[in-house]
Amino acid sequence: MHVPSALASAALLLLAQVNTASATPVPDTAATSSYGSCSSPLVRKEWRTLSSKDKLAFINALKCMQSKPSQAQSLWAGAQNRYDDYQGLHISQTDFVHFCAQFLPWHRYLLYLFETDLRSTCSYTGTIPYWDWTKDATSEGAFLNSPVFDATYGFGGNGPYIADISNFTEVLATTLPGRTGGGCVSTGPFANVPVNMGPGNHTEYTPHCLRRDFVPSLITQTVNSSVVAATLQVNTFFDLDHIIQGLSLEIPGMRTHAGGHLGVGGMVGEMSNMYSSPGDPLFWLHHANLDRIWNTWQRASWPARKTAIGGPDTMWAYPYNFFGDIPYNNITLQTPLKYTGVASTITVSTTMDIQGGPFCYSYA
Ligand SMILES: [Cu+2]
Repeated sequence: MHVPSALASAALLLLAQVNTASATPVPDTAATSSYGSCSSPLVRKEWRTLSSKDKLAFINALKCMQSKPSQAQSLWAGAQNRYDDYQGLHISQTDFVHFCAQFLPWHRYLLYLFETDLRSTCSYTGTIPYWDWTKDATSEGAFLNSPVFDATYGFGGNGPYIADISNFTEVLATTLPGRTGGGCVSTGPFANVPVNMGPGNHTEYTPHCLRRDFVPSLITQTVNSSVVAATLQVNTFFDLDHIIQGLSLEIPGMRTHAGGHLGVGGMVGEMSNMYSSPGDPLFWLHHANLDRIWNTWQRASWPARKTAIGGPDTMWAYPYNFFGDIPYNNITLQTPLKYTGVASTITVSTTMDIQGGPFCYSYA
């Protein structure tokens, strides 16, 4: 019987949050020097620490990907360019890698593939930056002024407010009070760049504007430093995966993953769509920060957590049984992760060390 244990585990997480809100996370950089097994790791940096030149280099690399031919249009008819291939890949794999335990491993390798492609296809010499939202979650005003939304050295801001969203075809199932946008992003380097697939679970050619629908109150609640500190305090991968992906689909159960997506995407923005969210370039910065949190958690008890894995292999299975109990198996290091259309299948074991196997990067 799963319900009582789910409640117990949620209660434990809440307790952990109360007791450890002031705990200082283990600094990732302190551990870096002691675990390097690859030489000269690429360093992923927080967006606001990049120079203006480096910010523009990343933005231009994204635009370069949008100018290169798709290599997977036979799979995803809507893919018009190389950037779209990654949106198509995400859409096609969504049901196998969200609200199940493949979530962190699958996205770690996705970011690696995308970063590698930025470098090889577009001569980009940097890395995927991360967005440490805790720095912007201190107040609603801080969020609105985040450097990631800068019109020149960022990704543009909110869409104009649309009060009535009843005629939208893709609307978040959860009502988010305090949503403030919904219109097309009109500032920044992606203001007039169409999103070619979605919104939602299809890969036909459906060009549409990039929408955002900021929910500042959700950001301050779900991606603040106390939530991150509580996340880092859990003892098992099962609990880490659970707390990052969220304890329920309602606001009180939302944590970092949902908070970053829905705080930006609201009820009708691309970032809120679990299928087509890579249509918003902020997807990459958000997921890099989640990957960083997983790595920080791993390094706090390394090497034991190099092999720490577990949780359901099936979407919406326990502890994500928001729609009832469904059958599942626990994932293992041998569980396959598929990137059909972009790269070969790997196993979870390949993703466990950001300085081992194919990976050689760190977080500053
Ligand atoms: Cu995803």
